[in-house]
Amino acid sequence: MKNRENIKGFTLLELLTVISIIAVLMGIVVPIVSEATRKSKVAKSRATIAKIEMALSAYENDWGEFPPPPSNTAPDLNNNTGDLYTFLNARSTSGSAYMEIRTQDTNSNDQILDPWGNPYVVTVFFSGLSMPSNNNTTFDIYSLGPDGTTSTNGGDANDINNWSR
Ligand SMILES: [Ca+2]
Repeated sequence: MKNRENIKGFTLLELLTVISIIAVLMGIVVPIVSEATRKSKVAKSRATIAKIEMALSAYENDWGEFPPPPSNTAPDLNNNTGDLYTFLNARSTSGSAYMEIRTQDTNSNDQILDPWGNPYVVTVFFSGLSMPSNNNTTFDIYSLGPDGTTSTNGGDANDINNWSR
């Protein structure tokens, strides 16, 4: 009986030790993994912004102007990238798309989504209709970043854009 209690007590101590070790390891590993994931998403977001930039430049090179803003929105609010998707995905003098956009990277409105699932905000210069506030003669592109919020209340601190890098 005494022997059995000893074995049981030792096993419980072992179990507690293992649980403690796992808890400590989780405390170290989880923040490292989540930080790595965040960095990876930021990098992916930057890469997509660069792709959109290249596609818009190629489009402008072919057609002499950037894709026009959606017809039913206010002049300087062409941040609905639905039409942009159509232009970048379908219209090219070479026959190929300016940008290969996978459907899983878009929402039901054909807006291109960032790694956090929010649409990139794209404002493209279009004579007489649209002028980006940062890159006046080309295009402003940004992701709302990990917090998914706009520039209100300091939410722009983690935005990823093409004018402040
Ligand atoms: Ca943000």
